[in-house]
This record gives sequence, C-alpha cells and structure tokens, in this order.
Amino acid sequence: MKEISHLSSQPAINVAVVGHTNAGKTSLIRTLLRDDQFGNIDETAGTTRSVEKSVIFAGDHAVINLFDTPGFEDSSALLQALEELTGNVETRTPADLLRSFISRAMDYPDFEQEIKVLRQSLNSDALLYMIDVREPLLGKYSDEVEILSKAGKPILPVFNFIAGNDEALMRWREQMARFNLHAALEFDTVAFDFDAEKRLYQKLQSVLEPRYHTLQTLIDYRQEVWNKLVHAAARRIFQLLTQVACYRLEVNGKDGISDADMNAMQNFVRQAEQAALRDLLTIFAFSQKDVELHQLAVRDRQWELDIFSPQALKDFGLNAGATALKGAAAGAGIDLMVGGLSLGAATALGAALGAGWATLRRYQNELKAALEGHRWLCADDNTVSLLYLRQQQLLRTLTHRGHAAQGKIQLADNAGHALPKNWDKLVKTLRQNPEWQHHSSTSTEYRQLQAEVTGWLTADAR
Ligand SMILES: Nc1nc2c(ncn2[C@@H]2O[C@H](COP(=O)(O)OP(=O)(O)O)[C@@H](O)[C@H]2O)c(=O)[nH]1
Ligand SMILES: [Mg+2]
Repeated sequence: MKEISHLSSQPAINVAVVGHTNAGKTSLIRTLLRDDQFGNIDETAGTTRSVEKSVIFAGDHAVINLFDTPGFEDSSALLQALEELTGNVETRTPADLLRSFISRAMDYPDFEQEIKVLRQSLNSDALLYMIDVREPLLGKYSDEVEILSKAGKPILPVFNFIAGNDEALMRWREQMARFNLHAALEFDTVAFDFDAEKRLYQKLQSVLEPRYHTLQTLIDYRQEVWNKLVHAAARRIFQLLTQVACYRLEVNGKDGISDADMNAMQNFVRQAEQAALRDLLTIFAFSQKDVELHQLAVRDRQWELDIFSPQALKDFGLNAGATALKGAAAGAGIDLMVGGLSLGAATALGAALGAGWATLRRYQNELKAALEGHRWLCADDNTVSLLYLRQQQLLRTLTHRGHAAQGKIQLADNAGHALPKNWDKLVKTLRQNPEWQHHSSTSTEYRQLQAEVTGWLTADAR
C-alpha cells in the first residue's frame, strides 16, 4: 500500500469497548479482528474480568488499539458512589472526579471491575458503547451513559442483536439521542459484512476528526484485503468447478457402470467439494461458532447434505427427476458425445498421443473403432450445477450478505439460485478440456473462463 508509510509516525488510536455484560463487546472485537481465538465469549456474566488489548493493523502499522473491558454490573450504585464523592472532594471536571474515585479504589472493593472500565475510558480516545437492543430500557443504562460521559470522550453507541428487532432498535436510538448520542452504529455478528465494518471506521472518523486520514488509510487497506479475500475465494471455486467438470474415469465394458467406478467418481466429487469448503472457511477465518451463528449446513467443516442426495438438488431448485428417469445412478454422466468419442475425450486422447485435433479428425473412423467399448464416466450436469450453486451460496454466507439471524437460511429460495446466463457454454467448454482437471492452464481460453466465473461470484459477494 502506497499510503501506509505515513502511519509509522502516528500513535495508534485507543478505543475502549464498554457496556453491559453480555452485550457483545468481545464478539465485536473478535469480528473486527477476524480472529475467533480472541477473548472468551460466553453467556455467563462477567467472562471478561480485566481489560484486554488487541490491535488492528494496516499492514505492519498499528492503527487502533482496541480495549475489551469487563461489563458494568451495578451502574446505579456506582453513580450514587460518584455523587457522594462529589460532595467530599473538590474536582474541576467530571473526568477529575473519575480520577479521584479511581485513586480511592481501595475504598470501593465492590467496584473493582467498574474502576477498570473507568480507567480505560479515561485513557482512550473514543468509546464504543455496546448495547443489546433486546434489553428493556432501564434506568441502569442512563446511569451507565451518565458515568461514561464523565470521561469526556466521544461515545459511539453500538446496537447489537438488531436482526429482527427493528422496533427495539428504534426505541434505543431515540433513547441515545436524548443523551445527545446521535451518531450510532448497528452491529450484528450475523449480518456484519465489510460495509458494516467500513461504517464503523467512518463513524470513528466523524468523532475523531484529527485522526481522519489515519482511519481512511485503514479503511482503504481493509478494502483491499477484503477484495483479495473475495477474489481468492472465487478462484478457488473456479478451480473446484474445473476439477469436477473435467473429471473423467475410463470405464470398461459397454453396459452398466460398476459400483466401484460409481463410487470412485462420487468420492472424487465429494472430496473435491470438501477440500474447497475447508479452504473457503479458512480464507474467511470462519470458526465453528460462526458456522453455527450463520446456520450453515456444515458440521466439522463438512457439508451436512451429501452432494448426491436428491434433497441437495431440490434445495437448489434442480430437477432430481431427470436423472432418476434415465435410471442412472445419482450424479453419473457418461461421456458419449460422438458415438463413444466425445470432443472432450478425443482432445484428451489427442493430447495423450501427441496429436492435434486435425489429425484426430482425419483418422476419426479408425479412432472410433479403436475406442469402441471405451466409455468415460463423469459427473453429470446436475452435479456440476449443484456444485456451483452451493459454492455461490457459501460465498454469500461467508461474506455475510443478506442473512438474518433468525430462522433457517432459506435454501429453497430459487431467486438467489439462478445459474448464470452462460452456464451451459461454460460447462461444455470445461468438459472439452479434460486436461484442465489436474493443472490450471495458461491458455487464453482458460484465463477468460476463470475471469468470467470469478466475475459472477465476486459481483455477488461485494
Ligand atoms: N445472534 C447473535 N449473538 C451474538 C451477537 N453478539 C454476541 N452474541 C452472543 O452473545 C453472547 C455474549 O457475547 P459476548 O461478546 O461474550 O458479550 P460481552 O460480555 O459483552 O463480551 C455470546 O454467546 C455471543 O455469541 C450477535 O450479534 N448475534
Ligand atoms: Mg466479554
């Protein structure tokens, strides 16, 4: 990145994440870091007992120090203690009051956790105030805001658990506006995508004007990283499509396919898909927890539904009946385009013999005779289509597009499961180039197809 170097002279921005226990503070930080190892996330109250620092980098430069803090527990009692102290000590500013309170920490053993929060708030440039919008608007929240305001730092309310809670969100927005907190953010682990992340940094820009450029550099950097991730994922999906569409297993005999051959083909497809799934989860640093939150039909990094099950076809609006009618086993296609010699097989054979297509055509009849009885087992069109649709949906989920937190993801929602316009042509071209199965090609045709498919996928994920 050209712009990053100027950051080395700038100190990192200190941002404290504060709020009630279980509001989702640790989750927010984890999401921003894309690190499922950070912190301890738990439903049990008060998991985070001390202040924990983590760093958001742009390249090698630390841009933001994020401080995870323990939850506020009894804010009303704390406010009362602060008010009592006001009468006893002389302070010029509310921040001074907090400092004297902190210096008397020994006298307030009950507020051990809250004092850590106050100390960190005073030492930070801005506060992200996490709110679980499902919580009723109780007095403790206004007390919390009143206490936090005393630190004299910009406060950005962050509304969490917003999916499906529009009304509650509106009430909370009004409530925060009453405290003069108008710039607020919406966060939901499940619906959090790159745009939401960008908005968070932009809101910080608006409350931390002097650090505007530093934050802009971070936004640009994150954008570039994000684009690269999405692109890498799309290319991985193209690789999978190529592997499967180009797959060919020579089978013997004119009639029937042996179970062993069927299994070999199906296992190849399964393993290729599983490998791609694992790579995609890795690219987006998706943990088991994320998989659960998104209700992905994935367990132990494996698809729950077998690619050859009729249900998988149905889920994506594909017709399982067509295969059944032909009496073929699930997913099986036989490569028999030109009387036993398909274009794809011929090309492969031509390559193997070191002959070009023109030579092959000249000896077509001889070849046909020689190849009589040779058949190639491949994955049928339905399977290749299903594979694409499933990866497309996976990529959408991994990039957090349009998924609500509530309810099962609507797999049968066909609107989102349409195959691209040039789909048939793509599959045909892939099948005609069986040599692409094992290694990517440098040919223009291959590059063009790759660009086309990654284009479809990334347009979708952006
Ligand atoms: N569905 C959903 N669950 C969340 C979200 N944010 C946090 N959680 C869950 O809420 C619980 C408490 O979150 P945590 O980050 O530990 O809260 P903290 O105490 O404020 O640090 C955990 O079980 C999280 O998985 C969210 O946006 N959506
Ligand atoms: Mg926590």
